Amino acid sequence: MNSKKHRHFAAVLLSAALLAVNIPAAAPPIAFASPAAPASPLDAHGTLRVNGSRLEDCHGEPFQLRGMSTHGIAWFPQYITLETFQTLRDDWNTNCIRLALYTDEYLGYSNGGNQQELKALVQRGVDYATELGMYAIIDWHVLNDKDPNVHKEDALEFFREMSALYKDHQNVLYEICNEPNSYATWDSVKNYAREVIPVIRANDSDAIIIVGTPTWSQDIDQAAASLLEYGNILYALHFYAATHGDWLRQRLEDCTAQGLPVFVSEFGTCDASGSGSNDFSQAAQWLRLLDSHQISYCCWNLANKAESSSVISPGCSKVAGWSQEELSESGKWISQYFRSHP
Ligand code: IDC
Repeated sequence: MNSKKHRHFAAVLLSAALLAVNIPAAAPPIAFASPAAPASPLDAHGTLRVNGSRLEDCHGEPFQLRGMSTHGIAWFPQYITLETFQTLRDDWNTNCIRLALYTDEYLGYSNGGNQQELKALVQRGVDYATELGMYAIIDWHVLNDKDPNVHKEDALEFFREMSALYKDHQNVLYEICNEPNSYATWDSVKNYAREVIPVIRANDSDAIIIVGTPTWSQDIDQAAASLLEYGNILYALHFYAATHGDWLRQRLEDCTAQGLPVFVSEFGTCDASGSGSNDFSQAAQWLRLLDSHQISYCCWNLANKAESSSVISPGCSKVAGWSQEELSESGKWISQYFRSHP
């Protein structure tokens, strides 16, 4: 049993002992008779781990994380609120939130962004997720930088600090490079991962770490052919429904059959530009496939930008409690998909 589970069981035993000692036998069972709030995702599933190709919860059952990804938190900080995440948990039926921290885009962490403010924003996001018993993914959103080694020193410092803060959290996952692309090879990503993973694991020995793959996180076959030598790793596959079809689904099926643990940490219902028209029929094929394999996924993006991948209507400035009319076409579709899940 790992140390987090130890602490959890110790707390359960302690509260049982206190109840046994302090409650007189004749005490009216009022507190126990009132309807209990439904267990939060974290209460119900606890510490996660990767076993073979599966993500499992603390009971050893296959477990799927399903939720939204923020847009870049430097650009859309208004959606980092408790009410926002509560809407996503209770109304949209999701159990995780991905906090996207761009590295090299304008005002990104390593390109002019206020690093203290950005870290504080990430921490607020994790705090709200924790309060709601949701899982949180801290996403180092490599994109313009192409090769994650470009800002490796910043990444090492950032993840050292985050993992020290969250070493006792069961609900925090670390995504160390969103989408290596262009000239970034799998060997190069592996070299980066071999530096960042030990830094995180020095603080949080059983942390789950998501690693992006080359070609905007499409080349999971390269990862399957040459795995990282650590446990509790998930390899990222990203798709945009109007761009990526059967061929990439086939790759996913092949890699899963080989035992590769995959996390679809980002997908869009539109094309890879983040805009253009949605292809809901392809999106449904994708999500059905992911559900059938219990593969986790996060949808891009939680913002009201005038682009089809943003789930909130451009004209709507509400940050929580949206009606269907206040959502974009992709927002209407994905919120219904999330709700329809058992
Ligand atoms: C896009 C945003 C867009 C922003 C751009 C910045 O939707 O508003 O201006 O990034 O470069 C990805 C990336 C994700 C992209 C998204 C759509 O992970 O950051 O967001 N996309 O292009 N991979 C494939 C598509």
